[in-house]
Amino acid sequence: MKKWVKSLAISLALPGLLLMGCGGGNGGGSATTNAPKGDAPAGVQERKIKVGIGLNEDHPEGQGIKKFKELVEQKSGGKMQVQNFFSATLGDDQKMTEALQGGLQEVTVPSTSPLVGMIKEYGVFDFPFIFNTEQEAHAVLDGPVGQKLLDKLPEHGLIGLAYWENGFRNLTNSKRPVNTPQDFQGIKLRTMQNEIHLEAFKALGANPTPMAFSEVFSALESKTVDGQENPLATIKSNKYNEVQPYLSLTKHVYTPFVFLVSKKFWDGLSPEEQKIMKEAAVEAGKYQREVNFKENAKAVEDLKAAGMKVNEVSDENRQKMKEAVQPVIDKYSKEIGKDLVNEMMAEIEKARKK
Ligand code: TK8
Repeated sequence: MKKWVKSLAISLALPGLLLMGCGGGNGGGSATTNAPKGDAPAGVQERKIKVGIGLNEDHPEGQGIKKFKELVEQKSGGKMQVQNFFSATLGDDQKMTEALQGGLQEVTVPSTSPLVGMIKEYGVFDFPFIFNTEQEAHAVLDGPVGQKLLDKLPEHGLIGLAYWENGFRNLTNSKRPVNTPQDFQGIKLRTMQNEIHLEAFKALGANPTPMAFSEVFSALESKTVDGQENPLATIKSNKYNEVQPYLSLTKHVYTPFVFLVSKKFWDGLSPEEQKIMKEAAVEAGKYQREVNFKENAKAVEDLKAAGMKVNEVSDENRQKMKEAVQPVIDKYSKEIGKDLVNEMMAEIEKARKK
């Protein structure tokens, strides 16, 4: 049995999986229902917290920030009010991260990939084909390597409270099914603004273009690019099936989300308020990982039903793709630092043996 199928079976059997309809529209805007003001714990005052993400309200990440809102308002007796903004209403990952650094927005939950221009060590999560399962990725993120990377954020005006899950990325395009490295030849591929992704897809023979997430659908529709790559829940939520006939289950990179808070805002909070934010971000993150895993598991059938031609990639062909990108991994392992890379690989091996 393929490793990812096994891990899927294990996780879906997990007791206490929260049943959650991923309802809600695809629009932006904010969730306006605020919890009633109750008895606030000592040390908590009136706060307004703007949370912005690039994904839609119906995406598991949208469900995650709604859970965050519910928990913060509950724990603060309604004194700390959260206003959620979806679908890049406040801008894309990089713009919202800059807004946090400037103190203009309180929270965003971007992919780690666009952070690499600021903190190159986050690039370890952009190495293709290093994780086989979500459990391996969680072991690295929730262990010493993940913490070392969070510790690099404050010098950039950011506080990282938790890792949420974007997930394993798969390729969609309008040209052909992609099974082998040769099949990437000449595909104009949108990538995140991240040099490791750019170089890896060039090594595979594609023609990569970095682009902000909110521009992807129109670029695919206008054929400015032939393809993009994202986890299945995102492909489904953003309706890429409407403009992309082919879905290839490459599982080429696992991307984390990181829950970021503006340091300007954070430093003004009391210890009690910081505790509420931290607990809510971690608890909502556990919930979001579960919802994301379930949504990704069912998305393949949904996308097939929506008309996408889906192909699996054999282990042999994934190995050939991995060999094609190995020089890129070697180059960036040196740039990032072999010690951190070796520590991460050791964590993965440890998780693989469990
Ligand atoms: C959403 C992005 C998205 C990422 C991308 O804000 O840019 O393709 O995978 O999830 O962070």
